[in-house]
Amino acid sequence: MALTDSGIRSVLSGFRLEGTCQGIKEMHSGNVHATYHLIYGPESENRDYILQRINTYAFREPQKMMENIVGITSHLRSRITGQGQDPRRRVLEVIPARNGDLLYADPDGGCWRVYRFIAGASAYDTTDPEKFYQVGRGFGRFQKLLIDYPADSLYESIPYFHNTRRRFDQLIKAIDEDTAGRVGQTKNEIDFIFDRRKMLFRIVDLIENGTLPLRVTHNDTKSNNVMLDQSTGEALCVIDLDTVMPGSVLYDYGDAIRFGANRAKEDEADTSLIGLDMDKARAFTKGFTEETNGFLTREELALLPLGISVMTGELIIRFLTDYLMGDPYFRIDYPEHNLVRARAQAALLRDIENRENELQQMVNGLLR
Ligand code: GN1
Ligand code: MG
Repeated sequence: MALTDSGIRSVLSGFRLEGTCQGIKEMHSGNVHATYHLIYGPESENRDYILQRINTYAFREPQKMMENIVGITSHLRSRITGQGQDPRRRVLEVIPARNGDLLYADPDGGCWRVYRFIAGASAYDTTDPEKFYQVGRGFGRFQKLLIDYPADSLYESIPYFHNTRRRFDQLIKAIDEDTAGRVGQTKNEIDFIFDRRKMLFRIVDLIENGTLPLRVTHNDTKSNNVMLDQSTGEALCVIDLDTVMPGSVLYDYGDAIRFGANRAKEDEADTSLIGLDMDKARAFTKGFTEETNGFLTREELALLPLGISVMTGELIIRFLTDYLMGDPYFRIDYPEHNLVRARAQAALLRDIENRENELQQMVNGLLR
């Protein structure tokens, strides 16, 4: 629910912000939190902020999530400073509340945080191959910089986030309960996902049997989660650190391609427009592996295409489950939105399946 300007201004008084707020713009790219750009000064002065109302249905323990973020950003800051680069443009900075807490609770129970805005940088829902290559470098570098971060110190902000077995069980429960009375409309999607059960569980199985290692991963690698420098085009800063947790590199790689190499929007209703753009897929793969090839195992590199299928399948499950439950999780713009999203992801997965050989060839070059 969007707040009025005056509601937001009263939230701002809970934070230690320098200067005077000259304008508030709601940003619409996230599907979970509500996000606002707070304008504080001329852009060249870099004094703006990002304010977010945290979705506490999705993130049950926001305090612990914020502690994760502070730990990760401190680590990144020291690495980036050590490399002689400017941490103000390359790492998120949490601005604490007036009382020193990482979050501010409004009188109605809303839970808020503030980041410093990164000036002269943009994040893109849609990219071209050159931009998407940079996004790949950004996420690859992120993983590289966190290679020595103590993964077991991270709190799991959303437990079992990419555990497709659990996600599948939740779908079955939603089908059985049919709380919103929508199961009848979704027979095709349910059949589609049931037919692909084995494939969907493969990453979880490969982690459990030790074939795939756990690393510190981002877990939400949409192209709009990397800020690119507006003047040089270079990847500057990875944002949205809410789900940084131990995971497989296949999650980060696969989700990035799922979102960023789709020819159409994630929620495109005209499924004939949906499909994988191989030039973009190759560009991302190049950027991502330029940064990570030195430490990824042969198994990880060979299995990268599996990450694309599994993440796309996972999103079908999640959108469908949310639709069947009456949309408690994702922000929707219209009543069928989650169903349209699930159908769009199913169309994408079909195309990915048709390109299995092409995708495998794309990574074979990395294995020599
Ligand atoms: C959510 O809010 P946003 O756009 O960062 C979701 C991702 C999904 C994505 C699908 C915490 O991300 O996992 O892939 O929507 N984030 C969370 O658009 O559930
Ligand atoms: Mg996110």
